[in-house]
Amino acid sequence: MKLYRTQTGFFAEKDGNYFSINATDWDDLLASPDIYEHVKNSLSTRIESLDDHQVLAPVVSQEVWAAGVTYFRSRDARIEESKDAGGGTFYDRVYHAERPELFFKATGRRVVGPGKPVRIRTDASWSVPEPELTLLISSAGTITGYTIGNDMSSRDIEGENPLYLPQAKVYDGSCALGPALLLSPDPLPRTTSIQLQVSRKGSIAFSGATTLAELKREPKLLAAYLFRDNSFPHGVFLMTGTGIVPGDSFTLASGDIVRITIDGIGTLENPVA
Ligand code: DO4
Ligand code: MG
Repeated sequence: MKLYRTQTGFFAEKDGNYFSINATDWDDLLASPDIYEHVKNSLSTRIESLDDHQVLAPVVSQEVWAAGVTYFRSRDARIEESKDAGGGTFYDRVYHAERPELFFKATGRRVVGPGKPVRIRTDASWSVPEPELTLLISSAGTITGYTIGNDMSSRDIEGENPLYLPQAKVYDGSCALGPALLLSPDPLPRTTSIQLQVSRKGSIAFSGATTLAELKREPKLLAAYLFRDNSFPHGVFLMTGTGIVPGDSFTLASGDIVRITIDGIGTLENPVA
């Protein structure tokens, strides 16, 4: 079952049919460890279809956090981009360490929904989208759903010095989430594919794909680390890291269209402002 937050209310898609939901508080819904049951019991009027243009980012008061260097490809790319800053070992060490890299990514205000522009920093010269499976975690710390995330990143800034990571990662329009929340307590199959396509002036400027089999860390363990000494009364989103990094000559440009598809969840598409 999928859940959508829209300009006119909340809707669910179940077995190919769309229903409005008898619920008024998004934060209460997302906090609940029983969100699947809540939504199932709140299905109301059946509607013909959902207007894509009305779909909003599935976030209100939730914080968005992110895991990093969870795929070998990300480890490789970070080592390369930070080599002049002495980045030779720390990305490799975090890739192998028991404690994952977790960082604060965005407040709801900085997140854009489907169709809305993501931004590249005005003081960055090398920017990429990072397509990431994103977990919905209840206030009790249980994974209750999944969505698609874009962890927009300024590679020149994080490569210059790892202490600049928050500036490379957190700024207005630096994160996109949506369109749907796939509600399920079950892990997604390891064969689940994640695809990224960047279009520029009608042509494909970059495309790549990976699968969850390449994700080095269990989503459950990432969630458990996030909840160590941290509480999230409205629930929280956790991006699980990127396994797709374009080659070093690629940088995003204004007008590009970023399209991220994850099996079973859908496609998140955003223009670059
Ligand atoms: O350590 C830098 C950021 C890593 C990241 O965002 C990722 O691997 O997805
Ligand atoms: Mg990332």
